[in-house]
Amino acid sequence: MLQQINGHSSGSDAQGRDSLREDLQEFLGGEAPLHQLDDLTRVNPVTLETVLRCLQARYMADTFYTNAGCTLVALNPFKPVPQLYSPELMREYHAAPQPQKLKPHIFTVGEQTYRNVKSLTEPVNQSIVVSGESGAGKTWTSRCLMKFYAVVAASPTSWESHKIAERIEQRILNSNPVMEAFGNACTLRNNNSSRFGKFIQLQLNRDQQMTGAAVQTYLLEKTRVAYQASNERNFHIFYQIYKGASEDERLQWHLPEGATFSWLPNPERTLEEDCFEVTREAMLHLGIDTPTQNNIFKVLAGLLHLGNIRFADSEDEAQPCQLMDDAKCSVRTSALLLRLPEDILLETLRIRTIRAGRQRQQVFRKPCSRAECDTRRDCLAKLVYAWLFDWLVSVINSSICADPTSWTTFIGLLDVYGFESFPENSLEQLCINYTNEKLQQHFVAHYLRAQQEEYAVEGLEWSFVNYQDNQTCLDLLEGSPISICSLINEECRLNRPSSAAQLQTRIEGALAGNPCLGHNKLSREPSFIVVHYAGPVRYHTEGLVEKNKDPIPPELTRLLQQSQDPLLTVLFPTNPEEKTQEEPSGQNRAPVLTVVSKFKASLEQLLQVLHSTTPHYIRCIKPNSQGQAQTFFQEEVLSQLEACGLVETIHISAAGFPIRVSHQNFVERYELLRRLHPCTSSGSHSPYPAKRHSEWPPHARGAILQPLLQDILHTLPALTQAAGMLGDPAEVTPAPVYCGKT
Ligand code: AOV
Ligand code: MG
Repeated sequence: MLQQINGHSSGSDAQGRDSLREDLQEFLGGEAPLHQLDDLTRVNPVTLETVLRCLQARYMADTFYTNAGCTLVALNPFKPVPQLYSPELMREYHAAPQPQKLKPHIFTVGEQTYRNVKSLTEPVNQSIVVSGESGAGKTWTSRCLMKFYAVVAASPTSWESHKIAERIEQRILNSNPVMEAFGNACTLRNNNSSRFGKFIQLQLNRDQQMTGAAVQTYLLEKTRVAYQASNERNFHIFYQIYKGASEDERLQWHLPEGATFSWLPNPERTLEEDCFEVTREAMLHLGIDTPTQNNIFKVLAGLLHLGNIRFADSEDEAQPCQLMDDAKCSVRTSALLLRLPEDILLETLRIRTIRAGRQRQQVFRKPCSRAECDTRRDCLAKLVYAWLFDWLVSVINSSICADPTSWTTFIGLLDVYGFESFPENSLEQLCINYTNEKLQQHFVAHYLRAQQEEYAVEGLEWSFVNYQDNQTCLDLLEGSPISICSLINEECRLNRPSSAAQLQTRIEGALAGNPCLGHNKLSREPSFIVVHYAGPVRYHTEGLVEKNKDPIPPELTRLLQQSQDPLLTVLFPTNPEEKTQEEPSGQNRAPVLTVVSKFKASLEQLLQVLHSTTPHYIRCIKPNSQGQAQTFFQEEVLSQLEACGLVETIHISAAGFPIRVSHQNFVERYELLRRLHPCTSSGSHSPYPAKRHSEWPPHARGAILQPLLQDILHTLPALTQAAGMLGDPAEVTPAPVYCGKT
């Protein structure tokens, strides 16, 4: 029976927790206290309920990390635990001969990954995939891992002199506050929610020192600049300038104290993330000097004023909409801050230019409706913000990226937006949840499926563990020939007027056979439901196609090209052929590059990179959705455990081989031992085939290598001593080792 346990820190509660621990221990038959079970493979029996209880006991005992075979489960403490992330502890994990013998920690994963890079048997790039739902702790975890590498992979000079070498590590760390200020926002699920995906490649030289890094970002949720759902906020940076500007800056940026901005909801809420000084300092370290910073903030203030421009309905369709009384000042201030001609700004927002004719030489001017004016205003803001964000990422990259000749391997850290479901979900959530489905599939394919299939191919004794495959959901989202993505793209391609209800009907009609398309009965608004691996989500179809098209009226780009502002001049140069997207006219039916198609392509690229690395997984779990410390809601955690297939992972890890070395690497490294071994060195008496290992048929490799390996491990200490030819014997763990053909 599941129940909610809400512990607090008073004395009586502490006693309560102790008795809870005893109860739980009894539940598992009086074995080691539950909170001391560092690896969930040791829970007996392994069921959702026992795993849940073990995690709960550990959480209540302030133990936030637990191994689950090949993955690490990270429970969000929702309170500061500084001792858990101290540089001393980082060094302890780094120096440990066998870090996996220490308490489970993200540093164990960090160190293992770091050692794998240099390991003779696996000298390949590594990646750490941090997953979990929104607010589970992914960004926090990847930030801590970056700090870990900044300590353990620092070049020796940085320890001594703290000069040149330190700068690169510090610069890499400084990219976090800047990217979070511009790319994170407070949502209903998380006060510091990442509104973009991030893959950071930490570049290491032959001596395993971090020489640089490169950041790749994925689909910023730019709609947030001009629209914030109820009780949510805009990107942190807007609040930072609004609250943190000095008197002088307030004057320069036209941000008087107490001014209200419609794109700045809930400014009264104080968030830790509103720390302007930290952002400025970090920008400075990254080489963005104070005048450039001021320029950026001035443009952002211009966007806030742009958001206050309001139009009134026009009574005569042939006439442009009038400005609301209080909006005139906003137009003036916005134009001033963005250094745009005020009249052209206003005209661009209110009048659409249509080019027609063969050479597109005929130009028609059509006044926009009030709704169209609003859309153009929002589009202008999104355009500026998205380009500014991309520009910042490129500046960061040029500041932290190492010369390609100075690094040989990398460790990639993936921190994307977590699975989310809001009262209203649109294209942004569809892309976010699609990303999470792809990552879950990567895990399923790499670990749950591939490993078991490989055991079967190699003839190893193995009873297949069933797992939840999310392929059906991915078929629904991206499958061929028809999927939700293809249907939304098709609407954009046809460029036909189509209502939200029609889109719903098309999706439900074409994909009715897919069990992951949920039954859509209750909603009055046009929508469809996708049953994701992490739960069902209802997506509203209103505005979906338009968002997917993401049209940028060419007049807006032309307007920005007229700006006298130095930053906007860089973002929108006068001859930006590749940047302008001409408005599709009747004759222009070229394939539209939609948001979904671009996003899908970038996701494929990301997965290719991940596939080329050895992945490590950290599963972040959110113990409660209120963000409270010492509070563990079983139902909420249970659904997260189910969604990520943790129990199946534990089963496979417990029964499988924790160490997996490719056949080729194994043979190359241990061939000598095979020859030294009495059984294998005596030719015809050997129980093992005389041929080279690489010539053995695949089905024989596992079956034959396994006993050979057991023999080798048995005699390894003596052989090592005698031959004196291997390095540290501790490198070889006498645990089940699988040396297959991967
Ligand atoms: P997310 O990255 O997984 O959500 P965050 O990493 O932003 O989640 O974590 C959410 C909040 O939980 C943080 O702002 C911290 O307050 C707290 N937190 C997380 N991990 C720890 C920790 N180890 N110690 C202390 N507090 C922690 V999202 O980006 O919304 O998917 O999109
Ligand atoms: Mg995040």
